[in-house]
Amino acid sequence: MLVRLRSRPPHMVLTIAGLCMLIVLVGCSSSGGPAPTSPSPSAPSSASVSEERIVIKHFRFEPVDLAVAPGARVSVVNEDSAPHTVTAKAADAFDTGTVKGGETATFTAPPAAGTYRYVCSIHPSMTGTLTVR
Ligand SMILES: [Cu+2]
Repeated sequence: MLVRLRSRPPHMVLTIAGLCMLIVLVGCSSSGGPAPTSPSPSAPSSASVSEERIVIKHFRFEPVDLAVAPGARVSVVNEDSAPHTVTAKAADAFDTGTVKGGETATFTAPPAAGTYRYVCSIHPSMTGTLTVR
């Protein structure tokens, strides 16, 4: 008698099963819905800006004279074990700060066209030129 009272009626079980099906279906349709969105919201307008790169190797900048577009993002890859910087001689033009050995930094090229000489502030004999045009 007690067991019969506790057991659920058959229509109740069917309702629960149907509810589970509904949850699965809703879950499937909602996960497929908002999928095709922009993959990188952190870079909205960087596609039009060219990516340039200076490699530091054996205490030398490569290339020693790099021409970039105004406002270009320039990556500085330090392949030495020693730390280096890319520091413009013109105040505030650009400066990576210290880039540790094996690390990469980026800076933004000046918006104004011109020739910008730069040095490694740690090793002043290391010099290079960034041409903006
Ligand atoms: Cu250096």
